[in-house]
Amino acid sequence: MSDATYTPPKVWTWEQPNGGQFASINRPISGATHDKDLPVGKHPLQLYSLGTPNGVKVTIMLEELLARGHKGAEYDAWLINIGEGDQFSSGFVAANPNSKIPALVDRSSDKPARVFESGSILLYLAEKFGEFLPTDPAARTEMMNWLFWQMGSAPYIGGGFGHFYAYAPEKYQYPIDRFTMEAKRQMDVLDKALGERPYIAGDEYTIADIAIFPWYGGLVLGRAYNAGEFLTVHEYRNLLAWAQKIDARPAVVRGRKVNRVTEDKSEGVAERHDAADLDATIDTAAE
Ligand SMILES: N[C@@H](CCC(=O)N[C@@H](CS)C(=O)NCC(=O)O)C(=O)O
Repeated sequence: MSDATYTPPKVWTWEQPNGGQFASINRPISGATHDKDLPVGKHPLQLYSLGTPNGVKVTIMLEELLARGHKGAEYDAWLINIGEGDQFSSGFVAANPNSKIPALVDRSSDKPARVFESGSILLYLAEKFGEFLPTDPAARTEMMNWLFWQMGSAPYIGGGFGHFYAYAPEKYQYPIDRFTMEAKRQMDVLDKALGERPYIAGDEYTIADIAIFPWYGGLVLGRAYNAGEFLTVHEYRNLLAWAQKIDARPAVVRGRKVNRVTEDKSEGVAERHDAADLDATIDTAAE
């Protein structure tokens, strides 16, 4: 291996900028950098997010709830441009002290509830509306297993594989090998489980599927890091078939279009305040 080595100093110091796509937003300290309130729209649920895999989990869930007729799941989705540092505003930090999208504020009662961490948001919404969460205790436990699996595993994909393979300013074999191994191992875990059942936790479509799809569905559908060929994703046939099935759900199509910064109107909307905002993107796509 020819990678240059680095001897860490006794005490690490922050040298800005350190290169890479996220150099301008990465900081070793938490908290707000500027005073700015979050906007509030007309619906009880206010989402502050971006159309990344973690953000899309929540918009898919909200669209699925609306598709099942839950009018109380109507929401305003505001764009948090993480490249511009919107996650460090005082308003966003009050909603999520961890400064990461997605963050949800439920204003349906006198005391607004803040909900952060995408897994926590999915569980909150599933419990609030009594959907996509098995009631049988054993099935619920299995669903939780996979929900927590996703929350613990995906950072190896995003912060590990994706970072070193696609985003790092220089490519090094050591981290790429390490995280490719883990990405493939995780896809194999899912592939084997999905060989035995239609959905990841059993016979029912649950929030575990909703959490896993944007990450691992994105990988096998070739949408992430331009890495489909590198990871030979076609080998994970059960995972691919499951991803194609989820991808075709109308609520998934809609949820994937929210909080997208794009010139192409058929690809999505930066903000969503009404069902009609997304209807317009679907109409445009059909033209
Ligand atoms: N564990 C968190 C992770 C959220 C996360 O990593 N969000 C990223 C975008 S996908 C973010 O906001 N990054 C901004 C930053 O790191 O400053 C969750 O699932 O909600």
